[in-house]
Amino acid sequence: MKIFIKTSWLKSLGLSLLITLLLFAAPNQAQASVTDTATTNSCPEGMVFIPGGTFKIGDDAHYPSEHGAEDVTVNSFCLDQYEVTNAKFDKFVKETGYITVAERPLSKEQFPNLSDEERKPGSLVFQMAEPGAKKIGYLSWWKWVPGTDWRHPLGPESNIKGKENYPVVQVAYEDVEAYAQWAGMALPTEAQWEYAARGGLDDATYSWGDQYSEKKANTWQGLFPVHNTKADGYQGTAPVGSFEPNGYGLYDITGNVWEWTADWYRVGHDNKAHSLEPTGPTKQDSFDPRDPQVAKHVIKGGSYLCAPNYCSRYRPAARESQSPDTGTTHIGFRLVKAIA
Ligand SMILES: [Ca+2]
Ligand SMILES: [Ca+2]
Repeated sequence: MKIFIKTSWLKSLGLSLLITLLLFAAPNQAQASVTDTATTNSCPEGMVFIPGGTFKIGDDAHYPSEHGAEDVTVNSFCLDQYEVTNAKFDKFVKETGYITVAERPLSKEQFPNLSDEERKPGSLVFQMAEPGAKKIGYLSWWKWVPGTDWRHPLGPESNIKGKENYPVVQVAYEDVEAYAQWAGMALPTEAQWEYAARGGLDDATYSWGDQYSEKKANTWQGLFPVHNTKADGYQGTAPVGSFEPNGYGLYDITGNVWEWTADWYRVGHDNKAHSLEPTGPTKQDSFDPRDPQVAKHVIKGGSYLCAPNYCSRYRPAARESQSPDTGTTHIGFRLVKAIA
């Protein structure tokens, strides 16, 4: 998969493969009753206790990818209070010697037709459109930049010095799985993530209520991808915890960086096999019409690149698809831990 995607990019540099949307979903006969006796004391430091319950996943009033809203039930669990930071990821790398996907070159055997330059390690970096640009191609704001990785998230000249408390980015799904295994935790399912993001306001449009506010999360104000007014104070990522938490005490569950989930992606919610602790479609059933050859994971929450005129996905129900081998400047993660 990594190979397919990277090859595609390199062939058509700048194309459109990775960021996508759409979906389906499926009806479930929610019926479970949750019997939880756990308390906040059940969670490790830095994690928040999320009391289980039944809620409506998805939103039939917004993008097709969210349609097929359905009652589902999740049991109680613990969830990271913040997005995983550069400092935490650095600790993982120092202890394990882990090398992320973006730091690995493509092999000459697998890619005999690529030049040495094209096989260099790298990743995707967001680049704002030139002022006055008359024509801006879809997804043309993503550039493949050799030398980009989690320590150099905006290209080889960038670094994370002084940004220990910022969310780690440029991490592929394989990378966050390795981190989760090291941490003894797991990636949240989409249902767990969305339920937690709602913060108890299960029917609200946003994690804080029904009115959009540029002060509630790190998103993009202005005309994407041309002009960012930074009305919320940040053009790029913000230190975790810079905005108010939601009702469960979760910071940046909306905006800042998108967050990987364990679920495979399809358009809509019509493909869930069960209503209690739904886990989404199988990898084989994953399908993104915009990039049908690649099985993708669901990412949630939107990012500092989500603007009202484009990708208004700073909502709990909103979702996007992402190729597992693809880290970018605006995708990070947080983890769950089961209640003992
Ligand atoms: Ca912002
Ligand atoms: Ca986030």
